Amino acid sequence: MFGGLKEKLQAARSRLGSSIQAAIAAPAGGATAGAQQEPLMEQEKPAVSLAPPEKPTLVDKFRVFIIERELIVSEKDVADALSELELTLLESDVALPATDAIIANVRKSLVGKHRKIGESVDSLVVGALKVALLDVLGNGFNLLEYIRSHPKPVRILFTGVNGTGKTTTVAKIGSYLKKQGFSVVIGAGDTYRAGAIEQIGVHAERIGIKIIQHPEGGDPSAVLFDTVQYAQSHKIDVVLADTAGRFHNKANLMSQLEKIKRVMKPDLVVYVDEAVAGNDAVTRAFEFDKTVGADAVVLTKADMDSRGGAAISIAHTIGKPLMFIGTGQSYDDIIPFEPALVVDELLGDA
Ligand SMILES: Nc1nc2c(ncn2[C@@H]2O[C@H](COP(=O)(O)OP(=O)(O)OP(=O)(O)O)[C@@H](O)[C@H]2O)c(=O)[nH]1
Ligand SMILES: [Mg+2]
Repeated sequence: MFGGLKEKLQAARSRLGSSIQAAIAAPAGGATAGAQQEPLMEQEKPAVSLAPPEKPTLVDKFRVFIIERELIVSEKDVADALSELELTLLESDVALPATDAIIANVRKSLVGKHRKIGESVDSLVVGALKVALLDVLGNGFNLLEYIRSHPKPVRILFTGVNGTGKTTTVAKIGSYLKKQGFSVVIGAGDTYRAGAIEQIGVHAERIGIKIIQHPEGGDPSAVLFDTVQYAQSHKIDVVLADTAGRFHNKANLMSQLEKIKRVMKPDLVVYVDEAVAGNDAVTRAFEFDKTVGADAVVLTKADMDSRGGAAISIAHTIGKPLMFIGTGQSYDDIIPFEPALVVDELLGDA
């Protein structure tokens, strides 16, 4: 997952580290250590240790310098490396607002005085990247906690464009919630596409979850209304409502979604799109949120996405949390989105 982005971020980490070190090694230029501005007393150590290890590995190469006193990094020291990072993020399909936010945050962390005694330049850089990435990734969304703390049945409506993985996601989340001890009912709200009712029916049977369905061509609001009623009368914890794929600019289909919302009164509207769609997924999520609203996002097919741009940008761009990532075609191939874990994964051995 996101292998290409991981590689690129590690290269950026190395590049930023070596830029700062190069500036330290040439104090006439940019980064300086406080003590180097005055002659050193005999017993004073230099502000940074400049001696490279015996045989530096690629990683050691940019971990050499340990901040022992005060390090001052100037804008100029990191300007080129930050421009490269910016390009890398944009090439990885990270949306422009998210890219801008990351670059501004890294710059803010790095430029200026650093007084962390014993910190390596690399950990300074990793710290800056971590803070910046966590800031755009937001907090995620803990569905289990949400369900525990809300009146039952919790009603969740899944929306999105065609073929992105809504139905599969409904089944995966149903299976996940069942394993966590919640009772679940699925509403077959895609009455439009031929075969859609059978498709969700097969999933429901495989995972052992009750499904409510009406004949093809019926009103999806009616099916989902019945599903909520079933959940209420059977004391079911969660209603998962599948819907037909649609584009935000199809007014009739969007007003159908409005009607579904009025009738089933969802607690959560979840927008589903595919990570592989990159910036398109972010734009579509934005449009859906504007038109019918979205409380959280699921990105599917992350297993097929090496760029990672949508996952990095979507929460920041639309201001709604990323809840799950789909990582394959089996029921267990879904993971709650936990920003801290994703950042650790992206930055490697950080
Ligand atoms: N590799 C991979 N494939 C996925 C994932 N999620 C869904 N798929 C596949 O994507 C295809 C479409 O999935 P559906 O769940 O039918 O998508 P949908 O959004 O319900 O499609 P419509 O109802 O036609 O709008 C299927 O072949 C799924 O197996 C995922 O996380 N990874
Ligand atoms: Mg579907």
